[in-house]
Amino acid sequence: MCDHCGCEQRTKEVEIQKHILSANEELAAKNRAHFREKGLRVLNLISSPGAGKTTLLEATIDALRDEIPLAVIEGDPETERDAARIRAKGVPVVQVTTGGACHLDARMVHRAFHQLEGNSFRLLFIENVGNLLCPAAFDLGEDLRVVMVSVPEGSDKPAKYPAAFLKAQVFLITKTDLLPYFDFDLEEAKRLALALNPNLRIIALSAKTGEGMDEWLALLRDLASS
Ligand SMILES: Nc1nc2c(ncn2[C@@H]2O[C@H](COP(=O)(O)OP(=O)(O)OP(=O)(O)O)[C@@H](O)[C@H]2O)c(=O)[nH]1
Ligand SMILES: [Mg+2]
Repeated sequence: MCDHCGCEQRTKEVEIQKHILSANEELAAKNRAHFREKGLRVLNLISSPGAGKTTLLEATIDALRDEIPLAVIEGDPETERDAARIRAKGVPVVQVTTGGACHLDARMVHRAFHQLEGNSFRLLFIENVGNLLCPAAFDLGEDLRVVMVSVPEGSDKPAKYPAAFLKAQVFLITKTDLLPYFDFDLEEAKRLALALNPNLRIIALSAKTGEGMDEWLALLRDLASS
């Protein structure tokens, strides 16, 4: 092994990463079995910071609260702000603060899930830490992985952040009310995403105006009754 370029060090790092990921896979499988046993359907929301995850959850709660019992796990590096927004809607919520870590993992979700005990719900939303890189590598035990890109971010994002799209089932293009003000190309975003993952269900919506929300809500109703 070469002493000068650090390749031995890198080999060790890769081994550690593999170990972390395989430990996470085991815990995610346990979460999935646990969620099934409790009759839950679980979604993992992944996007860049500010793409509109919490705003979409607020609009979703407003629309579905009287129909489907909901709960939320919020992931952020710091603060209880997102949990406070969900709590204000009267829905059970647990905030996970990762202290700087750039993603949730299956162990954090397992702990947070136990803090929700005593509440009865059918759909559990997990809002991941805002970024399109690290969350892609960590299965949380969800049924549906939802990747989101907002109009101001640009339609090239699927090509630049492919990992986030490969294991997702749903691609939401958010903030469509801003389309007149940005050169976001809807067809390009869809084409790039489908080239990576032809099975993606794509919905373009605005949580502000309600455009496209019916399709998203129909998907959630189908999931809840599956
Ligand atoms: N115009 C417009 N603005 C939106 C929409 N959805 C969210 N926003 C705005 O985008 C900003 C970020 O929204 P959040 O819902 O907090 O985004 P987030 O993805 O939860 O952010 P992090 O949790 O920090 O990653 C806020 O100022 C929202 O009001 C939308 O559909 N249209
Ligand atoms: Mg948020």
